[in-house]
Amino acid sequence: MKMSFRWFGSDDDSVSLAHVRQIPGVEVIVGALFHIPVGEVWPLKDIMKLKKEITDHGFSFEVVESVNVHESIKLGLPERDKYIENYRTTIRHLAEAGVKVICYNFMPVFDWTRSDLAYRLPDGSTVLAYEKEKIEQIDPKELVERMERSSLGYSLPGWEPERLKTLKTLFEMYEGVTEEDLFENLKYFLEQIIPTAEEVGIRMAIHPDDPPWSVFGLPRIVTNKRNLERIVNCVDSPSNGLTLCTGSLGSNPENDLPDIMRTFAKRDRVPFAHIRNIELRENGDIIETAHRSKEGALDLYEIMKALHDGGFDGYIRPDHGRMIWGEQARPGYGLYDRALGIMYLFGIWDSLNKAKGGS
Ligand code: DNO
Repeated sequence: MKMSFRWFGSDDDSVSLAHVRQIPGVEVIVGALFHIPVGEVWPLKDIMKLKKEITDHGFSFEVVESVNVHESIKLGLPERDKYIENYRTTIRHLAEAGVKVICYNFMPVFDWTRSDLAYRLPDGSTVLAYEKEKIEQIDPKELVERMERSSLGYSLPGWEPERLKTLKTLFEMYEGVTEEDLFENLKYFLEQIIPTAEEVGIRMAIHPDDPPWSVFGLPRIVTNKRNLERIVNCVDSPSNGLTLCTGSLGSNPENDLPDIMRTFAKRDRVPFAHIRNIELRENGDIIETAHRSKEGALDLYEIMKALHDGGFDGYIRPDHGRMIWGEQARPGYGLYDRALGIMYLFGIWDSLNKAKGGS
């Protein structure tokens, strides 16, 4: 297992690589080129610049999150072929820079959805929260404005302003698009890109939908074990993998996370895992919490054990953290609580190694 840390670049992150360096055991920075519009090729020159910054601090740059997928690909429009070609070029460029894993998602219009980016927990910290009733009642445009207002001026991953400006048109384009259509379009995309990824030694890792159900009537398919099976079977290759995200999949209590982890780790289809905890309330609200199992609904020991049993040797990162100790950072992505999360994950992992006679 390789511990990683998501970082948004020196221009757009309050967390410095020098500080990340002081978290024991972090080897890899998860980065991306946030200035390239969705669908455009990522220039090799820009990738190399990012890589240099990362390696100069003693980390390696082996995971990208995310190369986002142009909406025309998700919709299956005629112009998708041009964008798929661009995507393949980006895969080649990233491989040239030594990247091993590319995380992406296939959520129509919205990436992760939350009603509050600074929900207060009893301990005084703030977290991201999905309050069911609020989401059901809010107009999507209002939600976008609300998210932008409460992001402390930071860009929000997957919420590119240029894309969300065309919200109304996007919603119209998705009218009548079913989950089956979305599956077909994902399959088409995978059939085109996985051979390229395989050729250059990159493992693609699709991220589950967050939350794993339809939001605002849009179809969503990366939601449960059955659908994950279907996706990995679409193109049977180790390059067609998963980012198993506990907070996203775990929002639906019917998803048996240890089982999902074990199954796909054994099949060597988990190049990347996002680990965090959440509280699931009876009214359907999902509140993010500290990583420790006792703080939330997910048993992180069982989840890590399942990965360990499955022979997981991919990249892992603590996912969102609480905002604690007065930190002002991009919601979900401060330094302190993610560092605490890392130490908890190492505590579990090192014990699992010891118990198996390792070091
Ligand atoms: C939010 C993240 C997502 C994730 C993408 C992956 O904090 O978990 O934006 O990076 O869905 O493509």
